[in-house]
Amino acid sequence: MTEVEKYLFDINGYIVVRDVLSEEEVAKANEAIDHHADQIRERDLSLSRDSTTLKGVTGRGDLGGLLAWERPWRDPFRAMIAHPRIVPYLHEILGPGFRMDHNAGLITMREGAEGHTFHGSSGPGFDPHQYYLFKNGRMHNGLTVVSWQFADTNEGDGGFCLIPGSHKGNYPCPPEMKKYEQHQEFIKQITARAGDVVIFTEATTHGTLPWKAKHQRRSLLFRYSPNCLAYAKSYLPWPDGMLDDLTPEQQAILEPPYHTRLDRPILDDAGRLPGA
Ligand SMILES: O=C(O)CCC(=O)C(=O)O
Repeated sequence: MTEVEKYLFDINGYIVVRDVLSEEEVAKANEAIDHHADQIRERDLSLSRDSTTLKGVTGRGDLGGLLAWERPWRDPFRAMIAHPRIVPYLHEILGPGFRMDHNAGLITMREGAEGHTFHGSSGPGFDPHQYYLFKNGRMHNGLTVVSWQFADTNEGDGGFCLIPGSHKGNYPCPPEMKKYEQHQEFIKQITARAGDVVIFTEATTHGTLPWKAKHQRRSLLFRYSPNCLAYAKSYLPWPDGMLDDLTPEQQAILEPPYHTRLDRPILDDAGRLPGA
């Protein structure tokens, strides 16, 4: 993570890493999703709650279990668990020994899909699992999201959005802002191309705008925590098939929470286990 990238993450609470996946890798991921498209579960209209500006005519789609799919379908997603382009960012943001906290989940949105009211953990209280702190010359984050993009999101399409800088907020976010009904000029819709990766701290107030594009939105969210911290209990135990045939590096990321001092396997910046 360059000094400029650290600066941008520190002031904004997120960063977009461009062109992590090649066109061919994006195509393979999409092919695997298409093969399981009948398992996409479309929600009721509930995520926009009583917002007048986030409502839609159809619910958000969710698809889980990708990491345990039969081969070759799971392979593109398993390669994302400890991806060499992303590991250095997670080392800086979460520290060595970071771990996968939630099972990976795909978000899909078709034209007319509703948005999601904004949420995030900064202010007014301190959330010991989802936080952003700066101390002793470096940042410290709790739960952090790595969102892989398999479709383009252009200006005006909708989808993921956030309030830049809100990870440092101290006062509660006004309810009308969480509903995207006021102060919209401070809310940023994040544009990205298929193959890009958006990384953000859950401390940042974020949500989803209704999807306006003709094509389907596809974002796969991995959530990571520091080495000895857990938010979710997904690892108790990981579902059947999740641990089969993992590389030692992927296995290291799926370790339960415990201290790095206790022989925790730690990847280097290239995403490898020394000696493996
Ligand atoms: O639309 C997005 O990517 C944000 C999703 C989100 O924040 C959530 O599911 O909690």
